[in-house]
Amino acid sequence: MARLDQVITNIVDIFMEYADDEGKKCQLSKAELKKLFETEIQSAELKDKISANDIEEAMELLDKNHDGQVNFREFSRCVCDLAKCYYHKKMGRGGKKGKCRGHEGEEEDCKS
Ligand SMILES: [Ca+2]
Ligand SMILES: [Ca+2]
Repeated sequence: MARLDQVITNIVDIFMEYADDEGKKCQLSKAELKKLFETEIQSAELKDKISANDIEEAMELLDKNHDGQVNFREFSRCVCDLAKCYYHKKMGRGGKKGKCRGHEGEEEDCKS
């Protein structure tokens, strides 16, 4: 399978696998979300962005419609935000010094 195929199917499969664990089948509860982050995110850089210890905060950030659950739309947005954070980090490190200055703004990007 091509890499982007893998990424897309993985995002869907991971969501479905963990959301199916308890309660509503198409929603991630706080416990499911915690387990997902703990298991499926290993890179320190990304763990940094969403800490499983601070699941309350992560949940609040992700749960855009405030129903106490993370649906697929909310989850995919989170993955997308993580990708953007990683991208900015990579670009910042390798890129021009002046361009990295706005990294406080990057934080906002990740949380919005
Ligand atoms: Ca569930
Ligand atoms: Ca929600």
